Amino acid sequence: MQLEKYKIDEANHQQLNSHQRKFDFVAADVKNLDTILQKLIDFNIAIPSWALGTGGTRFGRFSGGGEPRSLEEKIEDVGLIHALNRSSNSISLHIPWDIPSNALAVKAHAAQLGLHFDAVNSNTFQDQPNQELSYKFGSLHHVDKAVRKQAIAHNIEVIKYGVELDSKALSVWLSDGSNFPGQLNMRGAFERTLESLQEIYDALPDDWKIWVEYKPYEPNFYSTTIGDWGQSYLLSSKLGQKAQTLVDLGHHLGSTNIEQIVSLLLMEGKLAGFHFNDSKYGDDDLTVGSINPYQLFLIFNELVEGMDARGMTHATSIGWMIDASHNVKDPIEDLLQSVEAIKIAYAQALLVDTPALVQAQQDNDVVLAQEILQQAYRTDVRPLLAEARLRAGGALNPLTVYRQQSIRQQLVNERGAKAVSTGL
Ligand code: PSV
Ligand code: MN
Ligand code: MN
Repeated sequence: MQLEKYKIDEANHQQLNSHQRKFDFVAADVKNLDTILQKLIDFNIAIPSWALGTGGTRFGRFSGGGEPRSLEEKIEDVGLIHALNRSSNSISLHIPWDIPSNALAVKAHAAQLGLHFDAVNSNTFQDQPNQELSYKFGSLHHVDKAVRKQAIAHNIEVIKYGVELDSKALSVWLSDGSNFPGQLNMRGAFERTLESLQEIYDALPDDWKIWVEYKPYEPNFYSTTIGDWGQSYLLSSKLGQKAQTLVDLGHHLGSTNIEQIVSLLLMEGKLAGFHFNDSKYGDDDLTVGSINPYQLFLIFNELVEGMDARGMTHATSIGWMIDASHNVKDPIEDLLQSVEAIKIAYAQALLVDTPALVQAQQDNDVVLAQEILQQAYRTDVRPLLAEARLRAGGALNPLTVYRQQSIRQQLVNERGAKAVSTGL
């Protein structure tokens, strides 16, 4: 299904007076209002094709129905999200969960909805039917060269799919690791991973990047071969300019200072971008901003400061992507909430009085520095986001329109109450 623009306009019309009041109140205190609104309009976050179905755990999965049954329907869902928020203009594919068998048709369908393709993700963490060799003991780090070759070939195949779709990056997350001490020679595993990645790197087109994602544990519970940003940074440094480190917010041990990692990777030109989500305990993949929105703001504060210092364009210099899912929410609603949370953090970071903060830091005025950050963080920027959406042709309140228009019910009618999406 597609959401007609006039329905969004009608809903906006009804909410316009109330929006205007709230917007005027916040806008009165914002310097560079138009610049900030334009930055919000330009800022888009990629939607992962694997998050459009209800998530699950190994204990169960409870689908809400009307899930996309094919890549075409996933693209349709991202189109709906983008029509509502005008901030989700791309889709990131995981292969082989989604195989674009007819790339031209897939691209044309996406383009019709104003979408393009972001990074393509490879998958050597599961065995596929008809696969010759198993990844039970790893892929790119495997002790058996034949398994490594198979995994390398898969990654090169994913690049080929990506080229057909005009993607510009290959995102690699490996589950390779060990479950018990003694199982693996850790140095050997690292060296084999580097050697395998080098072969994949050599197959990258000139204008492509390879994004190396890290994660401390799960599915392996003793060691992970690319377990933290140091290991990923070491790999991406050895590989070369086209390799960078991808930060998935859920891939850190509790209370890690993620904003500091982000700041240093950015300084070194090695920040690939993000998999946004939130977490309480581990790689929970919860809705962005649902647990620790202050941390998200602090990350964006480093991003805005660091990117401005390096003359980077916020919207396009690095990869912005969601990697979240939820077991008890409508996936489209969940994604709308995640995009909103990311843009809220971004808008708040844009409000930080940077010259005043620099001065407070110079004066070692710790109290004032905290006040300056929290002044921005505690500003209700939602009317700014709504105004940016309105100017971009989206909905003042995407979630309300989604519900008023009974979109999920329409999808259930179209696709069935038992339609289940592919993915994890
Ligand atoms: C692994 O936990 C991960 O974050 C990687 O990005 C995978 O591609 C994705 O999740 C799979 O859901
Ligand atoms: Mn991830
Ligand atoms: Mn993850």
